[in-house]
Amino acid sequence: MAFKDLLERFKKGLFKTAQLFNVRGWFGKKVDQAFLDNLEATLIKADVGVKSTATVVDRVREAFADKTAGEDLVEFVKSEFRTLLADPRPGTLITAPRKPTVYLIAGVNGAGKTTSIAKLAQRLKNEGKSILLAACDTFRAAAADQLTIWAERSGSDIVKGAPGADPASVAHDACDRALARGVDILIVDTAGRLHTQTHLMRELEKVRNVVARKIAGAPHESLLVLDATNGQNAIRQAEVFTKSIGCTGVILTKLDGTAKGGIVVAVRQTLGLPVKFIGVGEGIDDLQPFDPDLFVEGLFS
Ligand SMILES: Nc1nc2c(ncn2[C@@H]2O[C@H](COP(=O)(O)OP(=O)(O)OP(=O)(O)O)[C@@H](O)[C@H]2O)c(=O)[nH]1
Ligand SMILES: [Mg+2]
Repeated sequence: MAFKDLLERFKKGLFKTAQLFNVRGWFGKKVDQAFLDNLEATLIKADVGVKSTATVVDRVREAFADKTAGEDLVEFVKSEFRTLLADPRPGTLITAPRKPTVYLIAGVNGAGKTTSIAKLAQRLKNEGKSILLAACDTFRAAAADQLTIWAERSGSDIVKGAPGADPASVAHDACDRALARGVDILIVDTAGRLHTQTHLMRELEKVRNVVARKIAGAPHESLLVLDATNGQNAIRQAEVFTKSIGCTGVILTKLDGTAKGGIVVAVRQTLGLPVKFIGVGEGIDDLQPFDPDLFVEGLFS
């Protein structure tokens, strides 16, 4: 996708947060205490997080106190955000040295796991990779059907179990098939669970352990899917999932539906986890590799 199209997509996906920031409204205002208080309230509302908000506001105070806000202030705040989001390899997933590469996908109910897997499978397929999906959500009867439809659309293979089957046994079979067929990438879908449901968290750990036993170095990425509309609540979910399965990155969905786009900063700063992909809509193309520069442009457009 051309840079301009990508920027448009980020802008569209971040529209609500950009509207909250409303940088045009800053222009011509004096950077006094009232201005700084307002900036602070806005950043908190966008779920940037308390610590990062304080950092940005302090830096703005130091550099612009009693000056008039203009383009240079906007550029300054943008560069502060870029610093907070710095990532040496933004928007990239690890590829294992030997096939298959395994991505384990986890998250609470309705976060967007299955649709994100569909979008990711399509994207990897377009890159010429062969994909196998493991439907380890045996908890909800319709879950495997949902994933089957997506698998057919992207031309991916799928392994599923009987409803109510042990998710770990489905993972086991999927690993066998991925190895036997020399598949490039195995993506494991899991049942949504509340981070407070201990037995379900154990089940997820079991899936992870089976995959780790069957395939060297797997899962190569354990991606936590977080719904951006949950704001700071998503941070608490992430803490529990990270303890349980050791997340390597985050897929942040539904940014298009919220003004809490600042949560990307909180994920990076509070959890130390990179945001790998962001969901900016329901279309198959609406999962974008996270790009800090495009993100910041979209946020302050
Ligand atoms: N607007 C918008 N909707 C999204 C996005 N990602 C997912 N959704 C929607 O969120 C809803 C739930 O998505 P699923 O993929 O089924 O979520 P899940 O995590 O697999 O849910 P469970 O399997 O029930 O735990 C669907 O209606 C998706 O279309 C996004 O980036 N933007
Ligand atoms: Mg699902």
